[in-house]
Formats: sequence, structure tokens, C-alpha cells
Amino acid sequence: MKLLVIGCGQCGGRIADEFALLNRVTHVQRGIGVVTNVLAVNTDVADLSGLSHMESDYQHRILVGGQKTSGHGVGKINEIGAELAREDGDKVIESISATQRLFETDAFLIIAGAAGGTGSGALPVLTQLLKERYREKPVYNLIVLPFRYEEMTEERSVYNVGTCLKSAYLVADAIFLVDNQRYIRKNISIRNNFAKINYLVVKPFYNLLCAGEETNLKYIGSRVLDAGDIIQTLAGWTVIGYGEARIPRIRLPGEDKLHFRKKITETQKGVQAMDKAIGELSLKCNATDARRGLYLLTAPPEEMNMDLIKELSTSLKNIATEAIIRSGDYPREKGSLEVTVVLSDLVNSRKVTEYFTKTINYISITKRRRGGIEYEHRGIEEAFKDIPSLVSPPNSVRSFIEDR
Ligand SMILES: Nc1nc2c(ncn2[C@@H]2O[C@H](COP(=O)(O)OP(=O)(O)OP(=O)(O)O)[C@@H](O)[C@H]2O)c(=O)[nH]1
Ligand SMILES: [Mg+2]
Repeated sequence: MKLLVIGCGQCGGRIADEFALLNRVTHVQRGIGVVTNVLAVNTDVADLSGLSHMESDYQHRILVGGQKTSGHGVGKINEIGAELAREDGDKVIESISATQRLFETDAFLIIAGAAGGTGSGALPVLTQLLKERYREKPVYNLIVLPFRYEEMTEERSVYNVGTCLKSAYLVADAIFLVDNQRYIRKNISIRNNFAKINYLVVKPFYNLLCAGEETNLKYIGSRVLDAGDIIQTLAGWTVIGYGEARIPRIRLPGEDKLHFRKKITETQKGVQAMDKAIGELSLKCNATDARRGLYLLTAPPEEMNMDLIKELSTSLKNIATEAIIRSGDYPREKGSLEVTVVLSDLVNSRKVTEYFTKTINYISITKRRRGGIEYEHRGIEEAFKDIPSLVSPPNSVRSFIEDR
């Protein structure tokens, strides 16, 4: 499957940059491309300059609202992020149209951190724009949810998340949810944390995108999971996970035939990798809420057998009881068994519902607060109303006085 990736804001830009790196790696390691283009959209020049792997010309690093913000961001106000993306949306469309391999693109992936201003606002607006322009291609979102401490220290974050999630849900074909809090590594600086988190966020896409693009017969599985399967699986709220189990690289002489004990171990390793993938889903969720799902097994061909595939199917079906499950095998890696899992069309997510509740609370608290401030202002105005003024009242006030 080939994606055209667009990162909005700092978080989105950095993760998109990680996809640019992923594409380079798949080219070098496997001779295949999985990303047709990577664009970053931002109101902040410094954020755009900080990216490393994607192209650096203005058609790939797109500054929106430059006149209004002077290239300094929108200070967490996602309504402004949305407005600027709307005004400069043509720049993004132009860059997409200029993509040489646009016709090969299976889907768009738009990425942003929900708690910021630029990305949170731009993501749903660009999603809607792309949905209208490219009706035949699905538009997916990858939305990063904030760390817990951000919600506590920056009140506005919750409102940004709530409005971003709702708006995205109304327009996107599917939304990958990624919870920063799940990836937090203690005792590492935030900068290193982000680099590590972004690597872990993108990693599950590696095999998933490659599997259907292989042309070398040696690496084509008996059941190929291609773009069609992935598109059929992705809908609404979605999570993704990846797990790996090491297997010994060297076979001892006489081990060519699979000993029954070894076969049992392989099956266990496969289930172990699947458990890990489920345990490390990008957002904690209840698997029974999924209506669709898929898994991909990547392993050396000699390690793949029907028992293992059957075992993995059963293992996923046992937890995602309500889901239609698609699957594939990808004969590849030496030395490890890798499993990628996607749970999609989630009918419920505690975390998402909590954000909506918290956003509604935030709205009512700020309304009350604003009402209080207006009342206090009126109190002061009332107190000075009989004192003569040395300046003429502003036009609006004058016409109001004259009208009376
Ligand atoms: N995983 C991950 N999260 C990030 C990264 N950078 C920022 N975030 C998260 O994204 C949210 C902030 O969004 P940003 O992308 O910085 O904001 P922005 O879209 O640039 O918007 P403004 O700066 O407000 O104009 C916070 O929840 C951060 O924790 C990153 O590189 N990786
Ligand atoms: Mg920013």
C-alpha cells in the first residue's frame, strides 16, 4: 500500500518526517516504495526548518498563514489553525497535484497532534478538502493525544483535542489514535522521548505497507495482505500495534526437518508476538469494541505453517469477538516473528468519550468565567460613569449615544 503523507503542525510534521525515513529504509532494505510523497504544513517557520528527512523546498514544507502569523504559529488556538489552513489550502492541493506518483497513491494519511493549535485545526480542514478533491482515494488521519500532564497544565489542550477529534470523525475515512502517554519513557529528555515515540508510532506501518508491494516471488505470501484488504478494514476509530519475538537464527545440523517440539515453540512465539502487539496498541482499548480487524504475520518462510496461522487467527478472534478479521502472511525477516495488528471501526473508546465530556465541561466553565469577567467590567464602568472623560468616546459608542 502506498500513502501520500501530510503532517500538520510540529507533531504532525515530525511524524510525517519519520514516514519519509521509513520510505528510505524500505527502498534500501527491500527495494520498494511505500510513500509517494511527504508534505509538512505549518504556521511556524522554525518547526518546518527542524525536519530532516523530507524534501526541503517550499512545495514540500508548506507555510500557511505566513502573512498573519509572521511564521510564528497560532499559540494553541486551533480555530486559527483551521482558518489559516482553509485560506491556504490551495497550496497543499498544488503540491499534491505536482506529486509524480500521485496515480499510484492508494490513500492519504494526514497527521497531527490534537492538543496544539496549528495541526489540530488544520487536520480536519485539509481532510475535508482532500475528500472533496480526490473522491476516489480514502483519507485517513493519525491523531496524537497529549500526555496526561499537558491536560492538567494547559487547559486549552482538552478543548483542542475535543474539537479536533469530533471534526476529524465527521470527515475522515478512519482515524488512527495514538496516545503519547502510552509511550512515555521515564528518565529520558522530552526531545529524545519524541524521537523514540515517533519511531514507535511509525514502525507498525513498515511490514503492513510493504506486504502488498512486494514483487519478488520469494517474498510473496500465500495470503497477501494488500491495499484492498487494508482499505476494507479501516473505518472510524482505529488503533495499531506491533509485536516481535526472536527466534534462533542458526539451525543445528539435522534440524532441517521441523522437530515437533520446535513447531510448538514457534506457535508459542507467534502467539507471544501477537500478545505483544495487542499489549502495545497505540491507544488502550477494548478489543470487543472493534467491528473490523487485521493481522499480518511476517516471518522466515520456513517458520510459517498452517498451525501458526490458525493459532494467531483464533487468538485474535478470542479477544476481538465482534470483528471481521482479515489476515496475511509475509515471508521475510530472518531471526524473528513479527505481528502487526489493526483494530478498527471501534464502536466505543473510553478515552475519546472522556475527551468529549471534558471539552463540554471546559466550554461551560469558560462561558461562566467570561460571564463573570464581563460582569466585573460592567461594575467598573458603572462606577466611573459620572466622571468626565478627556477623550471623545469611540465611534461605536458615539453613534450609540447619538441614536438615543
Ligand atoms: N508523539 C509526538 N507528539 C508530539 C510531538 N511534538 C509535539 N507533540 C505533542 O503534540 C501536542 C502539541 O502539538 P504541536 O504539534 O506541538 O502543536 P502545533 O500543531 O505545532 O500548534 P501550535 O504550535 O500551537 O501552533 C502536544 O500534545 C505534544 O505532546 C512529536 O514530535 N511527537
Ligand atoms: Mg507549533
